[in-house]
Order: sequence, then structure tokens, then C-alpha cells
Amino acid sequence: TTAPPLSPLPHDTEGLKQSIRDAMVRFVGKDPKQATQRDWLDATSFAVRERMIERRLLTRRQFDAEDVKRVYYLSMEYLIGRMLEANLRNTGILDETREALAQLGQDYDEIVAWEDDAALGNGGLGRLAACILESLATQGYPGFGYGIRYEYGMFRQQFEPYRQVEHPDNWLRYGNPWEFPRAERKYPIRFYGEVVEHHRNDGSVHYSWEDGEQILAMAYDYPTAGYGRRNVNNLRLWGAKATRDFDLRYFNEGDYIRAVADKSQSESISMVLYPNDATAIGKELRLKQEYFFVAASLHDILDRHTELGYTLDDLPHQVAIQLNDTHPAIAVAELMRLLMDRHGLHWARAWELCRQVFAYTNHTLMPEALETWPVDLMTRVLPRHMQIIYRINHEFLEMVRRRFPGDEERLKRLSLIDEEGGRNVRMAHLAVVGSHQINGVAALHTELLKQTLFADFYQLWPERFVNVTNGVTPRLWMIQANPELTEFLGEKIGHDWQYDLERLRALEPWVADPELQQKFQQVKRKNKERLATLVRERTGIRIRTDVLFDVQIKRIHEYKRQLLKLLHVIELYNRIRDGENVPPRVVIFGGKAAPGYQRAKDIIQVINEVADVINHDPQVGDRLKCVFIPNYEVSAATVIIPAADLSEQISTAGFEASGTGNMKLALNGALTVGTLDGANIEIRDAVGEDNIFIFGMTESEVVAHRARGEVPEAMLAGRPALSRTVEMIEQGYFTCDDNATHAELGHYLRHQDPFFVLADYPAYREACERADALYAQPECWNTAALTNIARMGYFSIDRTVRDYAEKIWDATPEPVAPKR
Ligand code: 26M
Repeated sequence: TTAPPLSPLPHDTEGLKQSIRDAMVRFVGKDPKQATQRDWLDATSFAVRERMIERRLLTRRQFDAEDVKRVYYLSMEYLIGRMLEANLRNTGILDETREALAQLGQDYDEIVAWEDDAALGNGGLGRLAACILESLATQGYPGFGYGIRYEYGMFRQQFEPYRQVEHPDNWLRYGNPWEFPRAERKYPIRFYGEVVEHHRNDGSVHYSWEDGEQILAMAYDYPTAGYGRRNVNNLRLWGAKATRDFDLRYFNEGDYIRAVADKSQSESISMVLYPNDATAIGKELRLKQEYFFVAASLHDILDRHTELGYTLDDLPHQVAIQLNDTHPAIAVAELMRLLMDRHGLHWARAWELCRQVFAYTNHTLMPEALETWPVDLMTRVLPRHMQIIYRINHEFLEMVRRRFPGDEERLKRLSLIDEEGGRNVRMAHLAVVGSHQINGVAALHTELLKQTLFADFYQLWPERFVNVTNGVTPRLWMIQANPELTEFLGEKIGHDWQYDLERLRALEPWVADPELQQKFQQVKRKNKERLATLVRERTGIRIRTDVLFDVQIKRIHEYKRQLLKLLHVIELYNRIRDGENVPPRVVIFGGKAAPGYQRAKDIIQVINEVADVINHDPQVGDRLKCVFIPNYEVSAATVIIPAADLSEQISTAGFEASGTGNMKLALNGALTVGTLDGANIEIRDAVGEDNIFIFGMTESEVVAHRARGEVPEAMLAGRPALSRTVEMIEQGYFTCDDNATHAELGHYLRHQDPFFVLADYPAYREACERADALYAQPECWNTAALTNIARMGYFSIDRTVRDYAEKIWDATPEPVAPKR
């Protein structure tokens, strides 16, 4: 088939203006005079999408013509944020479009703000997936994302007035100009049913999976543009559609209403994102979501592979599949099923291919976050997969037996089936045995994986474990979020750093330059004003912009220790009321609690109540403000991060796999106050001890401290200020109507404190004081902040993606055209 020639669309202001006007009539169906701001958003989006899809086709043609290895990223989550500005920026037509809109009498900033965030993810893991896709396109890798087109993304958070309440995120309500529905790319996905054995004449046994229920997975494509290149890759999200079978089955019985109801029941598979990020849930619907998108993606990958004329033997040379955590780990069993039951391969060959294709990224050591599925549930929903998992386990344990004869305990620890407390499939074990490479997301995390969670596997296959430290995309987290700092850098060191973040080092000779520092401070101030406006609009609270902005933004979790920051805030409040001269600051929290995570919700409530008391105390005035910004999301992060002075990265050492907010904040010139956890360690190594405030127990000290088993309360002895703080909480000082929650939280700190908030508090307070002292010397602070920026090069997602390409995928970039 010959591809039709494409007539290139204009990329100048005049051409864009014409396209936007045309789109207003042809796609939106409105006279520009009648158009609302949302109509302008849609018309502009259509004008950009036309230009992207053109490049998408050219990119595909080139990949198809050359013998490229394709990388597939399988992730249940993509936390993308708003798409218009990102697409304009990466396509290289942002300035022209801004001007075109101005000439059409429209304000660009107001227009883009109408777009809902695409919040198809919970937090770090989902945002990492979005950064990786952007980098794959920017660097020209043939890399493609697969995921679920949730109709409802991450819930919207409101406070009523202190407690979190969740509202559905109906982000597709007004349609979505960024997606291309592919009605012809529909794959049937089976659930339930049974396995039928077929005995052939040659004595071999074959299996087929029959009956049960089928639903269709339909493709929706989201083009993903690379920055400064013509490459446009694809993110394919699957939506559930009922099959026609549903119609017939009941229409014959005349049960029309039930037929339609069952249809929508089956389409509920892709309805909603599970808003958990630290606890696995054993819900049948979640398992169905996982299998649904995995089965559709593998079907699609194999179809493309054969359509391109490759054989199954070519699979490891043409295809790499990255599993983003264990959520898509059922892919190991599904690919085995396809290779054997559909393509007739023998077990050993199928297994070899599988192992060469898959790699698995682990994102957490937290035991409660590790996915396991009851064997009964899996047998019912995915009977053939359960059978295959048993066989994988059998072959694997036979191998272990040969290497460690008589070591029954080892077999139990390694088994894919956990036999303790009901039988459960350990998805992490399935992912490890089915992959040629397993990676952690920061150096410490990978070491802990090898020494703890996967110690037995590491002993078997040390060569399979590698570290790939996370990174962030400078396109969103610097160029877009912080245009003023981007311009400032451009004036001083040019623009090369946008493609090679290591080049920020060119800033180093000037970090102490007074003129440069003054400019930096002006940029920070402007960013603080932008944030102050957002805070006023969202909370009604007025904050000064001439003080230290102290920021903790991340999901709410005990291990991330928002309570540690809160104790410090209360102590500052007490010191102000005692007449002490405390350096002024604004403390900013942001983050969502999983709806079923009561402790996290209590923490939000208490922070809000403490903040309310402080913010209304005339004795405090504007020396201390505490703000919990509701509904923290990607688009809010792009306003908060550039305004931050202090970045709170204070998890209990050993618990935060990496963190990526730490990188975004440092890149924007915030100094980190942090524990030796996750990527904080590598950030310290990069910026130097003098340019970061490290405090608290190390991972091994945490282990030793836990082993001593002291009561947390003992930490209060000889610490009057901390004791007073805890007492104020438990006695309900900050609440007029909910003593119970405060009393409970106080009790929790005194008697449980599983993440050692009290034990680390003195060191934390001291670290905050070091920060205050440095902030009082602006030259020293600015030198440190600029040094942070200059040394953040390593934390570019482009380096991360190259690490994956070299250590794991064996993939090479295929740039479509030189940088434009
Ligand atoms: C699992 C089962 C059922 C429902 C939800 C889940 C689930 C979803 C997301 C579990 C964990 C999820 O995310 C974990 C996560 O975001 N981990 C973070 O990953 C980042 C990127 O590697 C790291 O920087 C963070 O340290 C790590 O906490």
C-alpha cells in the first residue's frame, strides 16, 4: 500500500490563526463571535492536533521502513496533566499560537486553563510513566505507551471544610480533542469460562480457554510529540465496549432492559482509576482491569509484529516490553498463553521468548503495596492463566530444588504462591521470574531490593538486577513550569541544556555572581506571586511573597511523614506566641489521601485545623502562614514548584523508593531538607553536602532503632517543646468539634509512631533551623540554590530513558528529522 502524500500545514502565526478560525467553524461548529473560552480551547487544540498527527504518520512510516526495535511501556497509570500547552511546546508552535490567539482577541493563559488535567494516575508512578513517554519521543526512540482510558481519573479533592471529600473526575465530559478513537482496533477479551484439554494423535496435549464472558477493548490513540524533533509517538489507551453478543443473548428472551444494563456493566471495566498508591486491593474489578489492558496490548503488539512481516523468533530483536510495577505482570502468563495456545509453541521455547521480551520495574518495598491475588479468584476469572502460573512455578521451583537441595524454607519464600493465610499469587514473583531484567528506581532502593524483598532471587540471578534512577522531564518541569527561569538560563548559558540537562553545569562559574543572584531572586519572587494568586483563589488565604516558602507536596502517607512537618509548624506557632523572634515563613502542603486510608485522611483534617488556628491568630499575623492547597494535581504542581524555597523530602529512611518531586523542586532552585532516603542520597551526592539539609536516621539506623522496640513516648523525655506540641494535639487545642480525631492522632504518635516521627524530630528541627540560618544570608542561599540547579543534570528523564535503552531494552533512537 502506498501512503498518500501529506501537504504540510503552516506553522507560522498567520497559518495557525487561519487553522484555529477554520476549526472553530468546522469542528466546534460555532461562529467565532459566539464562541466561549472553552470553544477557543477546543478550536486551538484541533489546530495543534492536525499538525501532530501529520508528524505521527511520518514517524510511523520511518519506523516501519527501517528495522527498528520497538519498546512498549505497559502502565496502569499515566499522570499527564493538561495537553494543549505541552503539545504546543513540543511541536514548536507555542509562541506563534499565543500570538495567533491574541490576534483573535483571546488570552492564551485564560484559554489553556479551561482544560481539565488528564489525571489517569495516582502520583509518582503515573507521572514517571508520562515523563518517560515524553522523553522517548523527544529522544526519537520508537517507544509506545499502553494503558487504560479511564472515564474517571484521579478524584478531585475538596475540604469540607477540614476533611477531605472526594468528587468524581469526569474529565471526558466535554469530549476530548486529543484522542483518536480507533473503532477498527477492537480486540475481544475473555473472562471466566473454563479450560478445555485437547489430546492430539501425536500424544501431545493442547489447551483452549472457552466460554465465560467476552468484552471488547477498543483503542484510543493519543499522539505524543517529542520536543525539538519531528518525532511523534503514540500512547494507546483501551476503553471497554460490550460485544454484540450481549444484544442477542437477551433480546431473544425479550429482556431488553437487562441487556442494556449488562452492557453498561461490562463497560465499567475502564470506568474508574483506583485511587490507591500504597496499598494493594483484592478487588475482582481491579484484576479485570489489569488483564483487560494487558491482553489487548499484547494482542496489538503481536498483530503489529506479524503485520510487519516478522516471525515469533524475531520477537526479542523487535520487541521490548517494560512492566511498570506488577500491575501488568499478568502479561507474563498471557504471552505464554498466546505463544502456546494460539501459535503452537512448546513450553520451553515460549518461556525463552517471554523472558527475553519482558523487564520489570519495582516502585515500592512497602509490604502492603505488594500485589497478591487469591488463587480462587484468579482461577475463576483467568483459569488458563492460573494453570500457566502453576506450571511456571513448578518449573521454577524444580530449578531451585536442584540448586538448593532440601531447602524447603527457601522454596516457600520463592514460590509464586504464598501458602500462608489462604493461597495467593505473588505478582512480584511472577514478574521477576518472567523478566530478563528487574530494576529499582534509585540506588538505595535497588540495593534494598537485592538485600531484602528479592534477596533469594538476587542469589539465583544477580545479573538480572539493575538500578535505573528516576528522572523528570525538563520540558514540563522547567521550560513550561518556569518560563522566567528558562529565559534567565538562556541569557546566561544558551539553550543546549534543554536537550542535554548536564549542560546546566555551565551555570556553575556564576552561582555567586551578585547580578545573577539578583535576577534569580526576582524570578523566584515573580513565581511566588503567581503561587500567592493561586492560593488566594483556591483558599482565600493571603500570603506574603517576601518570606521563605516551605513546600511539602506529595500523596499523603504515614511514611512520607507530613506529621513531622506539622509538629514543626506547631512548634513555630508556640515560639511566636511565646514572644520569640522566629524567622517568617509560609508552609505549603498539597496532596491527596486514598479514600479508604483513614489515617491519611485524619492527617489532612488535623493539618487543616492547625492551619486555620494559626492563620487566624492576630498574635501570629503574617509571620507564619500554613496552607493546604486543595486538589494537588500536575497543573497545580507547575505553579507551586517554581515558587518553592525549601523542598520537604522527609520520609522515614528506607521507605521512599526514589521520589521525583525532590528532583523537580531542586531543578527549580529549591533547597532540600531531607532524609537519606530514595534519590535524596543521589541528590546529595550531586549537589554536595553544603547545598542540602540532610537529617535523621539512616536506613540502617531505622532498622536498629526498630529492633530496640522503644515506646515512642520515651522520645519526649527532656524535650519540653515537642512534648507541648504532642499534648496540644491530643488535648484538642486546634479543634472545636472533633476532639476524638485529635486525641487519636496524639495517641498514635505517643504509642505507635510506626515511622519514627518523634525519634527523628530533634534532628529535623535542627535541619530546619540550618535552613532558616542560611535563608537569612541571601547570598549564601542563592549560591546554594543556583548550585542545585547547575548540578541537576543527572536527574533528567532523558538520562533515565537512555539507561533503560542501554541496560535493559537494547534499543536505539531513530530521530525522524534533525532538531528544528
Ligand atoms: C496497586 C494495587 C491496587 C490499586 C493501586 C495500586 C497501586 C497504584 C499505584 C500501588 C502503587 C502505586 O504507585 C506507587 C508509586 O507511585 N510509587 C512511587 O513511584 C515513584 C516512581 O518510581 C517513586 O519515585 C516513589 O518513591 C514511589 O513511592
